[in-house]
Amino acid sequence: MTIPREMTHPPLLRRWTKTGPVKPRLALLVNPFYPKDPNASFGKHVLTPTLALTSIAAATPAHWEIRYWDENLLDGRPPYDPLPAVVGITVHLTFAKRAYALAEWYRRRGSKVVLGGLHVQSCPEECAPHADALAIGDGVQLWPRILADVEAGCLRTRYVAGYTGDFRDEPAPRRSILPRRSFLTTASLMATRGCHNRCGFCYLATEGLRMPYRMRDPEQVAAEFILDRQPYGVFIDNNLGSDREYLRRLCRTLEPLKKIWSAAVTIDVTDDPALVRSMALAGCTGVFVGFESLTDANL
Ligand code: B12
Ligand code: SF4
Repeated sequence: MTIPREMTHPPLLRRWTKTGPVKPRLALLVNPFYPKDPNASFGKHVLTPTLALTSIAAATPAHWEIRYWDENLLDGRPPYDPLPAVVGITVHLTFAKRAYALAEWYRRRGSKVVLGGLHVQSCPEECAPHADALAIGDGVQLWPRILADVEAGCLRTRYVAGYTGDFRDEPAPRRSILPRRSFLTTASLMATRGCHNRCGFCYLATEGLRMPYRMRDPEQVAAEFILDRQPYGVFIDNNLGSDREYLRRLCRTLEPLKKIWSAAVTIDVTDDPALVRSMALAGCTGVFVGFESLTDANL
């Protein structure tokens, strides 16, 4: 199979492109390009969007204008006219190099670049030279502080927040900024954070990462699902079945919506057949279950 180049290579960032002046109080949020591999997660990028940027968008003060660009939708490079005062980029290991290239391009032209996300949390020293500021940890708490400091002309190089606040108090992700037609569903949902297990290979077991188990009220989750007007939702929780009593309550709340959804759980939910039945009645059409290899040689 021949793979089109735009699936494997990021769009060009031309060095000599001229831009206008920086537009104050305009923030651009970018999900950088990563190569699409036909033997791995091919096509997954259009299944459902990450909640990183919609969560930050929801925490943006009303007097700031927000634009969103996901390079993986293959509509070209992120916009630069007008030139945003702030460019917020989410960084994972798999697209860190692209994030740094984008950061350099915007910084040269006068935008302030803020990097956040899992890779920034894991490797802040590597990320620091590429950013005006790093957001280490929960961006929902940090983003309004960062924008206020940009306005006041006193941006610091590093902002740190834990995941200790009440998940219920966080605003719902602002899904209205997403291009709806580009995804199978824009209803990425997150009901819980953290997990009660501590598998050694999982990022949630990383030393120093304190991610207490936290839940949104099932009614809040249902309200978000209804508001997004999609028939199918994807729970992006690391383990939706981590607290079985919570999952039971969530299922009771979702059942009357007559929607369908999928989620990641651990195989031990099947120890509780009544719970599996509640999930099916509530519209669960499939689950993702990860299996660790049983032999060291395979690992
Ligand atoms: C949706 C999703 C996807 C989507 C979209 C990913 C994308 N980059 O667009 C798809 C399906 C394409 C995907 C694919 C893959 N994924 Co994925 N994915 C997720 C998932 C389920 C949800 C992400 C999310 O929305 N999280 C919720 C948001 C709110 O959390 P967050 O991203 O951490 O953001 C917060 C902070 O980090 C910070 N922040 C983040 N960005 C920014 C930016 C700024 C400016 C600021 C201020 C703050 C900030 O603020 C946010 C709010 O607190 C996570 C698991 C999870 N529950 O997080 C896995 C996860 C990220 N994926 C993972 C993996 C391994 C993959 C794949 C490699 C799988 C594979 N083998 O194919 C591919 C790789 C794709 C790629 N090359 O990047 C791992 C990463 C592990 C690691 N330590 O790196 C995770 C953590 C799952 C896991 N438990 O292992 N994935
Ligand atoms: S059950 Fe899943 S989410 Fe929980 S620690 Fe293990 S791998 Fe991570």
